[in-house]
Amino acid sequence: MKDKWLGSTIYQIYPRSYQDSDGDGIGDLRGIINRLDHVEELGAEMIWLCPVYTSPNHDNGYDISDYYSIQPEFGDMETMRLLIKEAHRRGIGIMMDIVANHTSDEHYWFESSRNRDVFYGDFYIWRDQPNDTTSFFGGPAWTFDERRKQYYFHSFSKHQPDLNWENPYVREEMANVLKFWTGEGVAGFRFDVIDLIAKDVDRKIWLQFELFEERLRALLHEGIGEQHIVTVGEAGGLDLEQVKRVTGDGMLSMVFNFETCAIDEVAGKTKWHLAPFRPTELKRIIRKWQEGLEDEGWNSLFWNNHDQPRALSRWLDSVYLYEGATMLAMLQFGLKGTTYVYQGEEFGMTNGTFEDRSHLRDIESLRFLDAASEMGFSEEEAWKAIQSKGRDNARIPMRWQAGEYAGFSDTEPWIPMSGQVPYLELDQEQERSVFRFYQNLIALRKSEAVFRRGDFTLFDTEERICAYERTSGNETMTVICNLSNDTIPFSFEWETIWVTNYARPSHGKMDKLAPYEALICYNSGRRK
Ligand code: ISL
Repeated sequence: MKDKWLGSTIYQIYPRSYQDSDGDGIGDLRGIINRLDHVEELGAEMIWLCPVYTSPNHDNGYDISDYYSIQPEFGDMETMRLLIKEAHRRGIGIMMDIVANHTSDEHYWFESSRNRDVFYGDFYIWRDQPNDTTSFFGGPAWTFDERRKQYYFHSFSKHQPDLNWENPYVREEMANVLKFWTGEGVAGFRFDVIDLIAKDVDRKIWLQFELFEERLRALLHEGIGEQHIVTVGEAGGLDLEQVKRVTGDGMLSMVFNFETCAIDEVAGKTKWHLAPFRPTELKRIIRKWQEGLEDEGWNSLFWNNHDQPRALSRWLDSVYLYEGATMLAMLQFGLKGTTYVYQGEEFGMTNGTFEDRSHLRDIESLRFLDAASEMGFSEEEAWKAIQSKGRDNARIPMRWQAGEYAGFSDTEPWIPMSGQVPYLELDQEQERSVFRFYQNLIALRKSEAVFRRGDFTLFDTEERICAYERTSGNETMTVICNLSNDTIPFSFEWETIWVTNYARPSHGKMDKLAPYEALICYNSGRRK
């Protein structure tokens, strides 16, 4: 991890839902350019842009048909270059989303492969007989192709055929994609499901770790070389020891793992099998990754993304929107790692509301709805699961201001506006502003070394409280969060308060924590 990035915050934009500039109800690149001041004001130093390449859009851009051109709904290459330039001018890098595991079935590589082209014939995974592997979106992972008269493998939808990473030309093509985009001046890459590039589909092995390391190393070496590019691998399949290995020298800056995202699921079942939020489980996972990557590797810290419904709605009581949103921010920002903010988090945005099929857009949710009764869900249970875990939740348009389309567009958006109005943000000048909270936290991480380097110690507290200390030299910072809507007895004294969501005095003490109360305090000298 390059030092420059230790204290930075990466802001994730889902372009379809960020800002429409041309009145078609779909967010676009020009819209993002128009909002760069917002990102700058927030203090983020990099924007992770979900895929903006040409795509038939079965999976909202994660089915790419051309890695070298821009989705016409979003703009064109010239606008993309302007975005890179305008962001750069504000000290903001652009991180591109690289989907290396699969393409769209409309990519010309796949078209050619279906025709058994001499060169592209072996670019995908073709077999005469499928096995019983199921895809991550449900249903078989193999689809028969009438033209080629064989089955092809797809980890996700049938419109997303997996590339054959055994083929050296596939590996070369992907390195070329990286070279092209670094040439365009991007500052980072997020690698979609990168841990799937070393699977053995015949033996049903998703990850052959040594082979994965080898392929990843080669990809980064060929595609990026010595350039200073921040890299994050989406790699939910890696355990702690494996994460350490792939975040070492010459490898990734960090990875995303999804353990916290599963704490409201029944273990061993699907994401649709809901379980109540368990604070103890959240604390266990935080501790595992903070202690585990203390000396080696680097954490990426996030609660939400475009696949994950908002933690604010999933885990907390919506009566306390402001307290909940700011508590989650403090819990995350006090930890060691690179912090991510998913668009709208800085406004305390909540999940969408979905009442019938016509409200849904996500391929995964629609598939689930079709299969739900077979999976043993009643209709009511299925809708409850969609409402809680469906990916459309985080994809509803940004609410920038009051009004019918909330400043996102001046026409009906591609996905209905819904969700609770983040009323606190409608006037950013008011005292309780989630935005200013994020701004402060982002600034503190840059200015205070203890955020970046301090060691982590979790306090032994009752389960609804998560409190930890970060120490560096003789500096100590303490983060205390009430994860519940209860008032809980808790005694603590502080010298200087850095951040608080309940207007505590700068120097003082407490004997109880209010609902979702959180504070970050600074004490020079270690605690006795
Ligand atoms: O969203 C999930 C479950 O609901 C995840 O399992 C998700 O499918 C997984 O993290 C991979 O996600 C990435 O690749 C997918 C794409 O649909 C996601 O949007 C992307 O983040 C396929 O490209």
